[in-house]
Amino acid sequence: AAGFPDGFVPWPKDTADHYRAKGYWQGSTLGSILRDGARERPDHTAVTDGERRLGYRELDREADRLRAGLAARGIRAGERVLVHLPNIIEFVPLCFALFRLGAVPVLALPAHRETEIVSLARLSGAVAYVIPDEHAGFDHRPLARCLRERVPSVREVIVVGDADGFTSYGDVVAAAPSRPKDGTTPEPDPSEVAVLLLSGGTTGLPKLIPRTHDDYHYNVRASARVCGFDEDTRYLTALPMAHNFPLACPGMLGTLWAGGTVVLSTGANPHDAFRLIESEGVTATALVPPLALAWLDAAEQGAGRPGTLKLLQVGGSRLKEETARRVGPLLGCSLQQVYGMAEGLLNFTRSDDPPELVLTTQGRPLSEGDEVRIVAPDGSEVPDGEVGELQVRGPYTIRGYHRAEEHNATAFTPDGHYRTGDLVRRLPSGHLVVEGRTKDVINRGGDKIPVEEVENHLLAHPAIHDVALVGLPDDTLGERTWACVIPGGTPPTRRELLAHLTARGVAAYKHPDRVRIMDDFPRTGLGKVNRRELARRLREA
Ligand code: J2J
Repeated sequence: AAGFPDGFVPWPKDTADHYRAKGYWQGSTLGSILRDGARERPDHTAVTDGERRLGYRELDREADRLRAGLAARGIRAGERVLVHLPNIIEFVPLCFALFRLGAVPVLALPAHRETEIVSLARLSGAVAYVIPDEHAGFDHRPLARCLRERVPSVREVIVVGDADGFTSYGDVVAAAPSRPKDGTTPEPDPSEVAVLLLSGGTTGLPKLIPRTHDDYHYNVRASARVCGFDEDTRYLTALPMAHNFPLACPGMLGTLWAGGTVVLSTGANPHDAFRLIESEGVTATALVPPLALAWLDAAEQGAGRPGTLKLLQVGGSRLKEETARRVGPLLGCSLQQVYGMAEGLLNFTRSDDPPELVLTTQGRPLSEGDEVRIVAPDGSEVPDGEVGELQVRGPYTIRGYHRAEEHNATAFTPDGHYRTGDLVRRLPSGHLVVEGRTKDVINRGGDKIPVEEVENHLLAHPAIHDVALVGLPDDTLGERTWACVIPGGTPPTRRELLAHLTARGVAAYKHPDRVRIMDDFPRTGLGKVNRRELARRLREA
């Protein structure tokens, strides 16, 4: 449709009109989220890492200066900027600067390496790449050099820290006039794409998820309301903010919308997190199940209690009931299960739900506007209590991936429902229980591993004739990855395969946990690898 960048699939016009009439879409931009706080409580801390602190007014001004600095460096509305930052303060003003400029952040995970970064830059046509100098022992600047060589659209690299020949973040902020004249910078159109999120949910090559100002603002607002966020909320970002959950569900953006304080952490080990919770008076945070388990074990072993914590959100992969039951007694806070996806739909358990539902379900849809149906393989809806694939459309669920026409034809139904690939069951109360999935993705404790992509990297190893990656149940991670290898010559060791994947620049969370050498794979009638049978044999061996 006119006015949309190429590759964006808009909602049908009557649907969009309906979402506006219902008040889901209010014509607000994400860049405006800070403005109320800056006006009403200018000195209240908006974001801190425990050492540095930015008040609302400071953050608002830094975002404006950065916007002007980015514009001065030639970055324009509609262009994409690949953001590859851990949870450091600069992440926050940078997001707001891009939102206000109308340039679109593409959010890469800190764990991503050359393979993922190159493919995200290509797919988005990014013009700039923003990195820390070093983080967690990894120097990002050689990666930036490599990216510039491999993806010519990237014309600018901005470094937080020692720029080493690139542009420094500090210089971009400093170069801008400190008070841009009002009225000179138009706000972006709220119906346009504000951010591109990485999909964990799809098969094959990575996909980007276009979220508009209108839909994501609603996502943020409605999440913050359901979680009761307000000015007194102090939210700890324990997961990487590039992920939808800690970014916007309610996450960093929801906390700022509510006028609270975002406390940044670059890691989530219980020792450091408990200290930060204590010193900053953190009231809410979000974790994936393996981290929740690590916090519970630490609390049980006497590492103390995160005393001020009131709300622990857990999502990203299935939380075991047995783990859920330990949260209240050991951490002294309420549990909220969250079943979400960067494509849109969010399900939350509510604070007034019966405890059994909070412990045993993954919540119910956030919005009255969410149209959820659970279908059998033939497309017919199944009755409550029966397992089927969840399909959804609604005011904050996308209608198509970014520039993925072919994939969109199968990832969405003709009437615009997103096929989640999740197998779920609905209770009479409307709460959902996630029972499995149909898609070729392994969910390793919330990290989504695209099976085909990793197999292709492994196939490039000279000692591998054929390979199948399967997920096996694991007490801590939910699933762990096994690479089943038919060798071509001397069987490779796991160590050799990890070195191979590292050399190819594949993020570490995609590296197989175990390697099993085999003579052949069980196959289906059509000659495809029978993964279910393969997993069964591995479990029994
Ligand atoms: C089982 N599977 C779950 C859960 C997600 C909040 C929370 C999570 C995500 C997320 C998110 C699950 N139990 N509680 O974006 O805002 C699996 C499903 C889903 C896929 C989406 C948020 N919560 N999952 O995990 O885009 O398979 O988003 O389709 O990374 O994770 O992955 P992702």
